[in-house]
Amino acid sequence: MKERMEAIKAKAFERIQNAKSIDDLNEIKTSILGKKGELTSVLKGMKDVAPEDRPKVGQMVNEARAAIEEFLAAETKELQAKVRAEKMKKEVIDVTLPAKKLKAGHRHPNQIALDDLERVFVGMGYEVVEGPEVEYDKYNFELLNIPANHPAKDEQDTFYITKDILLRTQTSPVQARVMETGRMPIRIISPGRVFRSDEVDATHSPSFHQVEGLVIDKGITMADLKGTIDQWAKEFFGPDTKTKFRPHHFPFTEPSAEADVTCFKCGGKGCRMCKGSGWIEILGCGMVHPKVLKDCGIDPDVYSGFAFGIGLERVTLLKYEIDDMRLLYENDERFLEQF
Ligand code: 2U9
Repeated sequence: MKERMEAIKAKAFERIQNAKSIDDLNEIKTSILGKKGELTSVLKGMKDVAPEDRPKVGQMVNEARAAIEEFLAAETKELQAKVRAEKMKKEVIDVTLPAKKLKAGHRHPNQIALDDLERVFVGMGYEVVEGPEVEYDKYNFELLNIPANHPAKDEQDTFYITKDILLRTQTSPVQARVMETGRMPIRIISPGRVFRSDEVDATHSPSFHQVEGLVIDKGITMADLKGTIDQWAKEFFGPDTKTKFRPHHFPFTEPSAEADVTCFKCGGKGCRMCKGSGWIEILGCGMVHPKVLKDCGIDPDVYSGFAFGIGLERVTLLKYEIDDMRLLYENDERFLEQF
C-alpha cells in the first residue's frame, strides 16, 4: 500500500510540475483528488483492507492528499504569477507611439453666425437673455398686442400644448418678461429657438432661430434704432455696408420698418445674390408700441424704446451663401466642416 501511495504521489507531482496552464492544474486536481480521483478510489477500497490496517492506510491517504494539495497550491500560485508577468509584459505602453487623434466636432454655421452677431451687441453693452421655449399665450401673443382672433395669430400659427400654453413663435416673450421685472434701462438681445407650423422647404422650417433685441430708456428715438442697426450691419457684414429702412407693420411696434443692407457680395451693383436689386432684406424693427410698454408695466409717457427681430438662419444662409435651409438641420459633417 505504501508503494502504491508513493507511486500516486510521484505521478501527481510529476504531472503538476509539467502543467502548462491553470486549466491543466485544475484538471490534475480533479483526476487525483476529485470524487472519481485516484486517491479517493483508495479510500473507497478500504473495505478490502484488514480492519487493523485501516487507520494506517487512512493516515497515509490523508498525508498524500495534504502533500499533493500543498504542492498544487504552490504551483498554481507560481503559474498565476508567471501568467500575470507575461500579460504585463505584453501590455506595456509604448509612450513614444503617436497618440490617436481626438475627433472633435465642428461649430454649426448657425452658432458661428450667432457668436459673431452677439459679439457686436455685447460690445455695445447689450446683455444676452434666454427664456423658455414653451410659453404662455399671454407672453407670446397677448402682451405683444396680438389678442385672440388677431390675424397675426394665423401668420404665426404654432403648436399648442393646451389652449393657453404653446411653443413660442418668437423670442419676444423673453423681452416681455424682462420688461415686467421693472428694471430699467433695458438693453438686451434674446437668441433662441422658435416654432411655427410651417411646411419644410428651402426657406422654411417648423423650428428655426431668432435673435431679437430690445432697448428701453428715457428719450430713445427712431434715430437710436437706425444708428444701432447701421452699426451692427457694418460690423457684421463689412464696413462698407449701408442700410435703408422701409415702412412696415408689426402689431408690437409703431412705427415699424424692415431694414435692408447693401448686398455684401456685389456691394450694391446688383447680382444673383440680391436678385439684381443691390439690397438684401435683413430684419424687422420698430419703436415699441405704447400699448406693449403699458401692458408690460412701463409708463409710455416716461419711457420709449426700440425692438428688432433677426431670423438667424436667414442671416447664416446669406452670410455663407447656402441655398437650402434644410442643410442646416441635417448635421452632415461634410457640410458643417466647410464653415
Ligand atoms: C417686445 C416688443 C417688440 C420684436 C420685433 C420683428 C420686428 C421682426 C421677424 C424677423 C424675422 C421675425 O424671425 S422672423 O420671421 N421679426 O420683424 N421683431 S420687431 O419686437 C418686439 C419684441 C419684444 C416686448
